[in-house]
Amino acid sequence: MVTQEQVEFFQENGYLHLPQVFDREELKAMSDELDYVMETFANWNAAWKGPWRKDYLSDEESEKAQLVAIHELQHYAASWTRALAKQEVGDSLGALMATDTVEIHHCTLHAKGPSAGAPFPMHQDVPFYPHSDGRYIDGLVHMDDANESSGNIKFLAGSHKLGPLEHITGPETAPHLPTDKYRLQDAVSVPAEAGDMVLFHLWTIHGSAVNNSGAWRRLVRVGFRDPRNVQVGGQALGRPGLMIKGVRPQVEGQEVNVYGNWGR
Ligand SMILES: O=C(O)CCC(=O)C(=O)O
Repeated sequence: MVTQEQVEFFQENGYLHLPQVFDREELKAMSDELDYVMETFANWNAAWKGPWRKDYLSDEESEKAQLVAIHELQHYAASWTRALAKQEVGDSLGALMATDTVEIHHCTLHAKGPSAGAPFPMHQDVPFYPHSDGRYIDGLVHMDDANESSGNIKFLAGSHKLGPLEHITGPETAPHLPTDKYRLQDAVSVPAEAGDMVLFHLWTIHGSAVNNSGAWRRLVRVGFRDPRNVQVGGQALGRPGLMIKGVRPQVEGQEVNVYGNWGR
């Protein structure tokens, strides 16, 4: 469980580092099964593209930039189902969102390849899955140690207080913020070890640099929400998720039908 001090840190800064959420045994099963899922099912060409790349990558790096991605690991591997349902995780997220009920919205692998792992421009996650309010936290489950050379996550501390911002969007680019105004160099670096989780608010501005190390930097982002926070667009819209704390409250306009969708 998180402490009151950690809750206050999160409220002030919009992110929180939770060391060693998963023990060695859990991590080994998650890591081995993740490797299998990556080899067998994942998209190996998932690096984000767009004009922002010229500020983050040389031409040569841009050519090689690699990201392996896949959604919903719990549909592929039992170790991940157990990891997502871990009670301490549900309780910690409940405390941070001040709620008695927590739902998993999505789960997405970001694996940066060795020596050419693709960077992420500064952005909020809200354009990818907009919700009606702020009761939403993303958690990065670290499968490898992540540091400056392997492209660890970085945050603009306190930026969640700005609320949802307009992003640069378009068919040729991933949503991102203007690179001159929101700079990776100004962000707080949060290195983490395998087994750690790094949490951040849906509105916290974040990004990460190239993986220049010779090793993989694998992490899995898990979206947690208070189910009362109604989604209004984007990834996994209309799909109820796994409840990991409490019971689903009835939300007006969101009656779950027998097919498991929101009234569709
Ligand atoms: O994997 C990373 O380094 C960045 C993750 C990220 O930007 C995100 O999950 O929205």
